[in-house]
Amino acid sequence: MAPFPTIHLSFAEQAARRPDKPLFELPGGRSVTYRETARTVRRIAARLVADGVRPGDRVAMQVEKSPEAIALYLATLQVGGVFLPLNTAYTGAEMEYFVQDAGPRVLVVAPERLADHAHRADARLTVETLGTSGDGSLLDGEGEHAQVHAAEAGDPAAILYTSGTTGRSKGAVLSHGNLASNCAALVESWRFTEDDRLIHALPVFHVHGLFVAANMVLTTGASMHYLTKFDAGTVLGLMPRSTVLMGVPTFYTRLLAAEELTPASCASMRLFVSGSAPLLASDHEAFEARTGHAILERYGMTETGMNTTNPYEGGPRKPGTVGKALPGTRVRVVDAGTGKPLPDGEVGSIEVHGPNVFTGYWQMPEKTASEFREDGFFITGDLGRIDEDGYLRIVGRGKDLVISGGLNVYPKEVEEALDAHPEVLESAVIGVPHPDFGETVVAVVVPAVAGGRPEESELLAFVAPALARFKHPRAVRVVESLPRNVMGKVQKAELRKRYDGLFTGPDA
Ligand code: MLC
Ligand code: AMP
Repeated sequence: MAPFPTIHLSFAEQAARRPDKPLFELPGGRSVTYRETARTVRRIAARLVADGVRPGDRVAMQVEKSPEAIALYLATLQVGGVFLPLNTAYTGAEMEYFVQDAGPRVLVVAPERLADHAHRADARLTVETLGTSGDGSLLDGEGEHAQVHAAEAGDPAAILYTSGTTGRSKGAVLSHGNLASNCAALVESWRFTEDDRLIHALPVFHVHGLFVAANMVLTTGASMHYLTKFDAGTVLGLMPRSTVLMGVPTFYTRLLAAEELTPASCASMRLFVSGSAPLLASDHEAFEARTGHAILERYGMTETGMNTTNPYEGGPRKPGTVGKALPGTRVRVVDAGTGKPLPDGEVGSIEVHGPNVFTGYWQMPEKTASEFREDGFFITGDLGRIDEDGYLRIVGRGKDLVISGGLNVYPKEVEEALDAHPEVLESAVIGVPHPDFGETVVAVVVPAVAGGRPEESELLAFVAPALARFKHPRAVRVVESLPRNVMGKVQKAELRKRYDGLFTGPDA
């Protein structure tokens, strides 16, 4: 029987077929070919094996974006390891939790952060370094490991942490089958081919940048302009030499603010994709009016990869909708309480079933069980309805979550950090509209002593060691008490209404 075609095997096949083709086009004109990447993958694989990585072992990475970071991902899959990418913005306290919880065999960090992590090294954990200019201990050896671990579809390939509405972050375990099937469905749906040149300006530690964008390039033999971060001017400059852009809504808001965005600047582009957060219908319409391109919006999440997409062809790309289920995936809207499917048009809980849906939360069987229905559908926590054309519209979230610039912030985590301050009795953290990030974090704080006035700067400095920068409140409001319902539950909807115009209103 042929081995299961993992992302690694599909990449290796492309590398054998087109060794001299550039895979990464880097700022400054340097490129890295498929052959060079395949060699780096084998070198890193040798290092991982020497470090004791065996099938099933976790390999954690917190490094800046580089071609070698992608090679580390592929090498981990090659040796049967489980890849655990971590946001570079995470603080020491956040990293401590992930490392303790996941128990990786190897932790790869940026050379300049080695001192922060060296103490973690022991008989069970090796700390390696990887820089952005081909430096770092991970690349020290010249030896190559060519043997490929024959993974099965159900074997774990990656763990991605997603915070919880209660308690600590959960590691979503994604299998080789999850990654490969979702990638194939997207390649087919978006007609992605070896002729594509993708503008890759997303981070590579989340589903969007890694399992959507990078996987599609790696498995089709395409090329990518590989940028360390999103910059509207740089992206506009690359568009005449590119075919596809994948981004979060903030990318499009920022592009719309640039005069250079014209039909001519998009002449060679065939597809603009948006996801990870809601794209304003008005931005969709403005973009089409300016460029002639209807942005294709799709919907996904860490636990499921991509679920739905607007059509590439054969139907309109409707603003404010996320389209229909991808091939092989089923999506339904049900009554959250009973689990019974609702008629089209009614708002309910969005649930998903298919080969894209993760295998469970790392070492949390009860939590996993509680988020699946008996018939195997996963409860996403999003609320939506199916419209008259059969398209899914996301209308809200059942989970208490803020999405800022495509990054998830769980209010609970921020509230816990604030509540630990001696001058704070309690706090409620909400998301309010923001012109750049879509939504941003606002903290409403009750002082420990009536009439007290905890300083905003003091509170922010206090939470900084605990929380990555993108989770920090962008405004703090001190109130006498929080609005509560008869059950005593904080009415966040009321707070959201009260502070709705903080960043977008007339006085913003
Ligand atoms: C950066 N900052 C943010 C932020 N990104 N703050 C809140 N939310 C964010 N998303 C901070 C910086 O630390 C900085 O802090 C300040 O804001 C301004 O930074 P910037 O230079 O303007 O930010 P920039 O680097 O341009 O980043 C903005 C961004 C980036 C939107 C381009 O955050 C981004 O690439 N987001 C995409 C995240 C992503 O990949 N999501 C997909 C998850 S997968 P200071 O200290 O200077 O004030 C998923 C599933 C799915 O959701 O469906 O895809
Ligand atoms: P994450 O856990 O980071 O993967 O974030 C997943 C969440 O992002 C989903 O559960 C949705 O709430 C949200 N999301 C992703 N894509 C979209 C979209 N196109 N429109 C609205 N929300 C989205």
